[in-house]
Amino acid sequence: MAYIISDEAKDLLADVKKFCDKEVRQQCKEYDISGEFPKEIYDKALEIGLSAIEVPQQYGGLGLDHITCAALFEEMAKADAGFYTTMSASFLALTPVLLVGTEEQKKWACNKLVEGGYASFGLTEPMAGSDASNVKTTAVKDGDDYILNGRKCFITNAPVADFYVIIASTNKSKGVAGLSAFLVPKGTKGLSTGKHENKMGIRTSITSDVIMEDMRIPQSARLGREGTGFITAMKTLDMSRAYVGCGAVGIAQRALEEAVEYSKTRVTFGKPICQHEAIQFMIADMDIKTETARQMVAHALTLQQNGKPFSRESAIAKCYAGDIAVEVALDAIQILGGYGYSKEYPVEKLLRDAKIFQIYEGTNQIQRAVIAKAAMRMRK
Ligand code: COS
Repeated sequence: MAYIISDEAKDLLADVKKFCDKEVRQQCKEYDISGEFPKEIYDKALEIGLSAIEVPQQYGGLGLDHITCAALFEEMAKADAGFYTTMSASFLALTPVLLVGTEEQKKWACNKLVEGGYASFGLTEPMAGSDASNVKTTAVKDGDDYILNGRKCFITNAPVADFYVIIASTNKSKGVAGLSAFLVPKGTKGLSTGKHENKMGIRTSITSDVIMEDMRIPQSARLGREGTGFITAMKTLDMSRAYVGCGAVGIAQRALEEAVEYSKTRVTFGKPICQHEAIQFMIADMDIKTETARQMVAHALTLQQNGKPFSRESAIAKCYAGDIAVEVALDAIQILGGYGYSKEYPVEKLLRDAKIFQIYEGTNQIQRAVIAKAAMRMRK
């Protein structure tokens, strides 16, 4: 099964699949080894407009609905999860701008992506990962400006971003209620990025620190009111988590397909292993998990699309999809046996790529905390 999308969206999906098959899948395998950022692949992706799929039409983007975007992101993740991560991280950064930005900020940021740019969401810090409100970066008022000092870490797209959304404290004494969000263009004096992280998986995405040293920005760069930064960040993550789920579904689907293909050709005890019940049951469970995760993603995004509450469902989709992506990738390795453990075959990469989906955009422990809180609020 797949997401239910319009005929027009199916044509677009077929084009994206063709692009991913021709330009991403094999090429990213090489870049996974070198750990280099595959600029030439991204240049082509930006050229065909993949950085504009979620940008609203009134700001020059394609303004695709959530389910269509999910179908496209799944296809990207199937080809390479680092590729998916790079493309979706820009929309993560655009989300707070669309949520609370002024018309001018929205136009400016959307235009950057429509023109073929990247963006970064800067919330995480060395001491503010799961404990996101423990942000140490400060933004101190100085006349009509703010001066920012601090360091963000594990920031996707940081070295290539055209703009950054930075969460900083404008009032330490107020704690969570003293955090504010800022829209920072690349090239701002005092802004720099750290070294490219040498990651276990999603190696075709680029990740680094963002360092702010006496970085002066005008008051007009603030997103929303002072003190609303944490809630804006939380709302942003609520919206993005189902999309993280669909990246995980892409990995699981690829692992399933690789395992099925192999099982048809590998012969043991006189027949292909796909004819052994032990393998069939594994394949069935891999499919059940992948499809269930996909439908959770679709459900959370449908609620979001229709203006219904979706925080719990988004957390469930992200958490479940991240967990099953690891399980399904492990099962694919098991079905391929010794070959599955070899770098000659694609499934060991799928496991390395899948692991981050239990960690980024809120660990699955944090998702469970969000889900438990929501469950405890439920009425009989
Ligand atoms: N939407 C709107 N408001 C929210 C919210 C949400 N999803 N989650 C929390 N808030 C509000 C709360 O209502 C509260 O406001 P009031 O003080 O007015 O009641 C405020 O934010 C603080 O909430 P809370 O006390 O629950 O915050 P915590 O510090 O306990 O943190 C978690 C809550 C753990 C959910 C949060 O820190 C989190 O999501 N951590 C993971 C961060 C993450 O995903 N990082 C990934 C990197 S970014 S790619």
